[in-house]
Amino acid sequence: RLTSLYDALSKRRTHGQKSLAVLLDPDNLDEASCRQLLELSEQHTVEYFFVGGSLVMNTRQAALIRFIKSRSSIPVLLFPSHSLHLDDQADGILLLSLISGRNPDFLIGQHVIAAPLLRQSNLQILPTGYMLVDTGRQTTASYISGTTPLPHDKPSIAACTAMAGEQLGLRLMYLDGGSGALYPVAPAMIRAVRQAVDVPLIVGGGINTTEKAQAALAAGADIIVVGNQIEKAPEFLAEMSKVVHSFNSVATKTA
Ligand code: 1GP
Repeated sequence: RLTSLYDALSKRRTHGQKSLAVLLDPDNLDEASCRQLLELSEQHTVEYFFVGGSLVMNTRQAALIRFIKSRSSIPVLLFPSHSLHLDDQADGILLLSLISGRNPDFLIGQHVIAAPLLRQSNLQILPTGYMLVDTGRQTTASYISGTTPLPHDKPSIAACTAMAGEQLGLRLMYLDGGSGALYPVAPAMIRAVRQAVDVPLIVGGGINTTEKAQAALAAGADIIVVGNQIEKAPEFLAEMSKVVHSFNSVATKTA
C-alpha cells in the first residue's frame, strides 16, 4: 500500500525541499502544552507530527492523537516501538525495521504481529529503515530494543546498512541518535548515507540548536525531527522552522 503521504514526501525530496517533523511524546505532554505546540505549528510551518516513544508509559497516546486531529491538519505519523502502539486515528505509520540492530524481533517479529491489524486499518504505511546511532550515552531505544547502535564515527557502516535497507525495499531511512542524545548524528555519517541511497532521509536525536539542524540539513537530511528541545522551549519551534525552510527558498530559486 504505497501512499499519498509517501508520494508527497518523495516529491519534496526530488525538489530538494526540506521538512520539519515535531516528535510528540504522549508521556511528556499535557493538554495545555500540546495546545500551545499545535498553535505554534500552525503559525510556523511544520510538515509532520511524529507520535510515539520507546516506552509509552501511560494510556494517553490515543487521546493525544485525537486531540491533534481535532485541531490540526498536519499529518500525524506513528513512530512506534512496539506492535501495541498502533492507532487507526493517525494518518500513517513509520513501519520501522531496526536495521542497525540484530534483534529479529525489531527486524520482523513485531511486524508479523502487527500485519493483520495494519491490513485492517486505514493507516498509510511508510516502510522505514531505522538506524540507531551511538551518540554518547545509552538511549532508551537502544536499551529497550536490546541492540548495539551504529558507532558514531563509522559512516561507512551506516552507508552500507542504508544501502542494504534500500535494496530490501525500504522506502525511507531514519538516522536516529535517540531522544535526548548528547550530540547529534555526525554530518559525515549523514553525508555518507545521503550519497549511498536515493530514498528520503530522516535525521533526529539531540538536535537542540539551530546550528545542529543546519548542519544535518546541509549534510543531506530531508526531514529533521525535533522532540526534547521543543518540549522544553516551545518557542524554539519558530526558529527551527525558519532554519529548515530557509533551505527551501534556495531550492526553489535554483530549481
Ligand atoms: C528521537 O529523533 C527523535 O527519536 C527526537 O530526538 O528528542 O533528542 O529531539 P530529540
